[in-house]
Amino acid sequence: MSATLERPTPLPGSRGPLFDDSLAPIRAKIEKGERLSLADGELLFTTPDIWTVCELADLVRRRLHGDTAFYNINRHLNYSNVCALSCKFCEFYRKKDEPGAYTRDMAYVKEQVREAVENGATEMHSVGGLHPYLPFSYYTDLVSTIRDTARELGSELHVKAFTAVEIVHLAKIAKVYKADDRTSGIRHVLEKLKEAGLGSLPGGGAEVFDDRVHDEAYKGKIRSDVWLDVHRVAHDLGLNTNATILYGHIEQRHDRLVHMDMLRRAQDRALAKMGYEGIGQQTTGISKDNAALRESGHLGYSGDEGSEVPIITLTRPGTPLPEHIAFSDTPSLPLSVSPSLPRGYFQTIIPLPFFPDGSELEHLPGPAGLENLRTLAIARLMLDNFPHVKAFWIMQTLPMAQLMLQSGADDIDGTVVWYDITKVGGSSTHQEVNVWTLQKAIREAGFKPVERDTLYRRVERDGKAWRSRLIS
Ligand code: V47
Repeated sequence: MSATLERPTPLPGSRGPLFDDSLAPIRAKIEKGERLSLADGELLFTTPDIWTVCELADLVRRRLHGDTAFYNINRHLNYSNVCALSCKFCEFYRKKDEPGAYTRDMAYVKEQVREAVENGATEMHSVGGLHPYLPFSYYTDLVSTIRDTARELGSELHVKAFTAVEIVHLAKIAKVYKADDRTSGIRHVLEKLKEAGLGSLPGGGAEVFDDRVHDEAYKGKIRSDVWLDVHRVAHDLGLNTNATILYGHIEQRHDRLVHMDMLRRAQDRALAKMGYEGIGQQTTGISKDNAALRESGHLGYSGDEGSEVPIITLTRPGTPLPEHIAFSDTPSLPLSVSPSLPRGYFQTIIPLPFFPDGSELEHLPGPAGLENLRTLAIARLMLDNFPHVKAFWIMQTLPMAQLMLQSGADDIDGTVVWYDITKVGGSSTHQEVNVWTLQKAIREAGFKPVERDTLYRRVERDGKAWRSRLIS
C-alpha cells in the first residue's frame, strides 16, 4: 500500500482541510505493523488532523478485531471507600469516621452476588480504598464469598479484583512485604487470593507513570516500578491483568506517552515469556531495559533487570492474539506453545479521563471530547502489543464510546449498575445500562456486538446458563 496521503478538496467556503502530510511516515509504519516512537506519539498529539489519527487507530483496530465490538455483563462491588491515602484527584475516598464512609460485610457481598447472578452477570469487578484496619482474611473471604455464592446458585462469576495498589497494601497487612524484595510478598498475596478464587487484576491505580505528577497528586501511592512489578508477578502466576491511564489533570501529554511506552515494554516481556519470542512476530529492535528508562528519569520495574527482549507487536495482519495462545493446548493453533509457559499478559488499556468534581483538583477543567478521542486513538496506536482498548462508557459516556469504537476501541465494558468512583454530570452511583442498549450503541457505530467474558472469550447463552468459547 502507498504511504502517500491524498489531499481532499476543501468544501466551498470551508477553512480548508486539517489534512497533515507530515503524518505520512507514521501511516507507513502502521501499515507495516512497526512500533511508533515517542516522537511519533508527540506528532499524533499535536497535529490538527485528529481525523487521520482516528482513522489510523481504526485501521489497527479492524486488523485485530474486524467489525467485532465487545461488551460484557458485569457488576462493580466497591467493598469499602475508607482509604489511608488522600489522592488529590479522588472523590471516592473517606476517612474512617467521616460521614459516607462504608465497609461491606459478607452478607452484603452475598446479596450483590445473588443479584448479579440473577441478571446473568459473568464478572464481579471489586476494588476499594486502602483500609487501615481490615485483616488480610477479609480480602480472601471477599473473593471466596463471591466465587462460592455464585457456585451455590449454579453459576460462575469471574472475580476481577484489587488494583496493584491494594495488592501492595495487602502484602503490608499480611506482613510479607519487604522493600528490598518486593516480588516475594506480592507473590504470596497473589497466590493466596488466587487460591481463594481471584481470576484477574483490574487496571486501576496506575494513574500516570511520572514521579513529578505522582508526588504532586498521589504521593503515598505506589510508584510506577512497583505497579509494574505487581502486574509482572500476576502474569507469571498466569493471571491476566488490565492497565489504565488517568489523564487530563496535572500531567503533560508527553507523560502519557511515556506511560504507554512503559506499559508496552512490560507487555513485550510478558508476551516473550508466553512464547511469542522468535516465532515470526515483529522482532525488529530491542525493547530497552530498565537501565535506559532510569537514565531518562523514569523508573522501570525490577523484574528481568538488565535483560533484553525483542519488540513484540500484535498489529501485523495474521498475528494470533494472546487469548488464543493462553487457552490453547491444541495443535490447530498457528503457534505451538508449551502449556507450562506463563499465560498471563495485559489484556486491555483503559484510558480514564479525569473528573474534577468533588476532588482536590476541582479547579482544573478536566479533558473534553476531542482530547478524549485523541488520547484513546493514540493509546491504540502506541500500545501495539495490547490486544484490546476499552472505552469505559461510564467515564466516557455512551455517545462518546460510540465514536471511540470508530477510533481504536473494540470494547465498551459492561452493564455495571453501581459505580462509586466517578459520577458523570453529578449522577448517582446507580449507573446502569441494559444489554439491549449496549448492543444498540455498538450496532449504531457500525460494529457487531459480541458478549465476552473477562478473558475475552465469547459468551454463549442457553436460557440462564452460559459458557465461554474462544473467539477465532
Ligand atoms: O484507579 C479515580 C480512577 C480508577 C478519578 O480493569 C478517576 O477493566 C477519573 O481502574 N476521575 C478505577 N478517574 C477505575 C478502573 C477501571 C474502570 C473500569 C474498568 C477497569 C478494568 C478498571 O479510576 C482509579 C483511578 O485511576 N479515578 N478518581 C477521577 N476523579
